[in-house]
Amino acid sequence: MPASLCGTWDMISNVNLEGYMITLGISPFMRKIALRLRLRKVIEEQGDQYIIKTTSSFRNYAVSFRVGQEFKEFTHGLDNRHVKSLVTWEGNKLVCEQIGEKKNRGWAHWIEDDKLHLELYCEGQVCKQVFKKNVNE
Ligand code: ECB
Repeated sequence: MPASLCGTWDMISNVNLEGYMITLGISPFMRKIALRLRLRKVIEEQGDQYIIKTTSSFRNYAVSFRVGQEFKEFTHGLDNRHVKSLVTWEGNKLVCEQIGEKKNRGWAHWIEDDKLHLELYCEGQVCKQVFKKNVNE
């Protein structure tokens, strides 16, 4: 049983968000804003459903899903694309495949050294983010 992803997590490192955003076609102006954000993840489990909220002072994004059940996702406020997403456990990693216009797109979350790790990938670019648990929230 993998360690729980649930909780409130604050970003402590962010590598190659720029490359990831370029592959998604995000404008230079929006990339500049996005790169300055201190992102937070709030992950909840309600029954067999996961809710992952990404929050910031600028914009929020939320997705909810059941593991193993394909769903339609609209990346509202990100690159605004429609994808078909499927989240599965691969060992200790919660892995999402996002099928759509962009090839090899998805993300993976896992816990390592009490930190929440995230890889966001798209067309050969990988953004790596690490989050520290916020015990006050
Ligand atoms: C949610 C605040 C980000 C707002 C940035 C605004 C414009 C930039 C447009 C696209 C940037 C792409 C990604 C930004 C980084 C993180 C957003 C959520 C990434 C994601 O898919 O998280 C997954 C895994 O935790 C759950 O949705």
